[in-house]
Amino acid sequence: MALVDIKVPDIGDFDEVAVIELLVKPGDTVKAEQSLITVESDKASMEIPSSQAGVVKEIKVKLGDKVKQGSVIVVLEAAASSPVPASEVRAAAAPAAAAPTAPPAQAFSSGAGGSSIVEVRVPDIGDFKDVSVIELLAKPGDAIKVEQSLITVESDKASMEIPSAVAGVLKQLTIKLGDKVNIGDVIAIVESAGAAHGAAPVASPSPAPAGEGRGEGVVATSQPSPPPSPASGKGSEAPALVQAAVPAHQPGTPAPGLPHASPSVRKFARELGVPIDEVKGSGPKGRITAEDIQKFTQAVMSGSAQTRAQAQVQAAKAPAASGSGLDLLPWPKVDFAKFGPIERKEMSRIKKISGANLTRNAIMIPAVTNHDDADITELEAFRVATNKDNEKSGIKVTMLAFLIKASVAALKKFPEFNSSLDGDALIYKNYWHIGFAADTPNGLMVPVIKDADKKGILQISQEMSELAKKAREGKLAPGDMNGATFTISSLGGIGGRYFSPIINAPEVAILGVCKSSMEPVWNGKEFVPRLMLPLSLTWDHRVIDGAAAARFNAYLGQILGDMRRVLL
Ligand code: CAO
Repeated sequence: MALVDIKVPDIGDFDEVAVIELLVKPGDTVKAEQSLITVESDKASMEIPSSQAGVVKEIKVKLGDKVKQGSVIVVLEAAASSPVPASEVRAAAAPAAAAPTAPPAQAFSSGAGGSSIVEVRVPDIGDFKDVSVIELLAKPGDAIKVEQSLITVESDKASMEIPSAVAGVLKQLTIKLGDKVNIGDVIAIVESAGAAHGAAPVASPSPAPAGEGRGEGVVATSQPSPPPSPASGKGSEAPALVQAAVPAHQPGTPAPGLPHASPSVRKFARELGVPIDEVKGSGPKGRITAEDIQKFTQAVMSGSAQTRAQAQVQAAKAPAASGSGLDLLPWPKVDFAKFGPIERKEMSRIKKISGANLTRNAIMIPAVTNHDDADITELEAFRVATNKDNEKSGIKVTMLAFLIKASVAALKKFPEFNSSLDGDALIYKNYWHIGFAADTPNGLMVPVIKDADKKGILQISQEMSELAKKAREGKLAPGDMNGATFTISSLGGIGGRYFSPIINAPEVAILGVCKSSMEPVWNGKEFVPRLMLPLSLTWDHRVIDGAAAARFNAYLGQILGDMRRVLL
């Protein structure tokens, strides 16, 4: 079987066009007239069809290549029943430069200034009759450039932009949306700048094959010849009407969902980087208009819409949030009643909400916990004395109030502990709102002491006791629980040595505190009894390193060892 070079046919006045789609791949069996690639200039997109059946042996171009008439695009092993020589194949595939047949447009001299009134007519659009005007691309008064499309017409097989072959000012559109037009119909009156050319600039294109088998999505674009040269006086060169198709489908797949838009709209979309297949068309039959592209861009820019690519990036960045990417085993399902009596109780609303948050935070944050001890012997003595002095005030000072104040000092010294992640950046907060975990009958709640840096121990103690009371009574307002920059979870009143608290996202660290106890501490000469407070600092390893965490704990220990340091 013969190998046939399928070449880019005569595509009218296009010089070099870019390959924007490969519609077949090696090994594919193609029919005669089946499109092989799509090429596009700034004016039109065209499918280059194979004019005979066969098997694709090799694709000689790749996406982005520039091709022109005569460039080999595909090597085809011709089917036995298609003994057409390659040269004939190419000719059959590309009759785009055939003789013009459209009636010449009339040009009338205006007399003054050498301008002329030019009638723009529907060129030879091949076998299409009574095509509908579906888009008006210019309006009276518009300055028109050479080759600028004036209207789009559409049949059931193709849509075509009808361009003006002269520059000037559009005086009138002689048709309206929905009108049916045929070859030779006047569609516009243009006052052409400069000398009249006598014969009409709008000449007839010759149609390329109608693209059987593609049906929907096929777009043909009128490609006018260069404007007539005043020197030559010629004004009736034929603009080539070439077969074009909307791109963006996978090779070898049918194209039912192709974006329905004219080449100029698709070019506009490409310039803005808009994925046109994601734009919803508002025109007739869902056609995508330039306004649709603009609206889509505005929606994406304002954040009210997302492109598919953006959504994918976001999903990849937050696999746990989207539920994807974890690939976990299913939760074990056990019939507990088989092993003994059971009772099922619905969890409280707070537990359900905090459970979901804790799960996300535990899974998504690469958390590490550093444990340390702080010597609070003197501080505890001071606290007890303060409470004695303040007995009458009714304000009870607990160790947690000192911990909040000491933590603020450490957060100021190590600001990344008071930050939050924002994509690849860190938000450093210049305020110090400290949350504290409160155990309530309904579950864990985290009220927040706002601006703890500006408050004294007594005020913090008082606020804490009020907030803890509200928490236990289920009376916390949302404003009591938001804005924390760091959290402390104290189990000191209960017991235990150390634990690993879970970070309260979007914070990046949390301090766990357990019950202080008297311990023998070596002072360099002897063991002395000291009141030691166990500290457990959990931190987000994306933001904080182990050395910083160790320094933070050490500094916190120093402050708690001598609170006068807070004043420094
Ligand atoms: N070491 C030794 N004793 C401590 C202590 C510590 N680190 N912290 C508190 N205490 C003592 C207090 O001095 C107090 O003793 P007195 O009654 O003799 O004065 C007693 O323990 C009770 O204190 P408290 O718990 O009422 O007060 P607080 O300020 O320490 O804590 C609050 C307040 C709301 C944080 C606490 O009641 C609470 O709910 N803690 C639980 C937090 C929690 O559940 N964390 C776990 C989160 S992870 O699931």
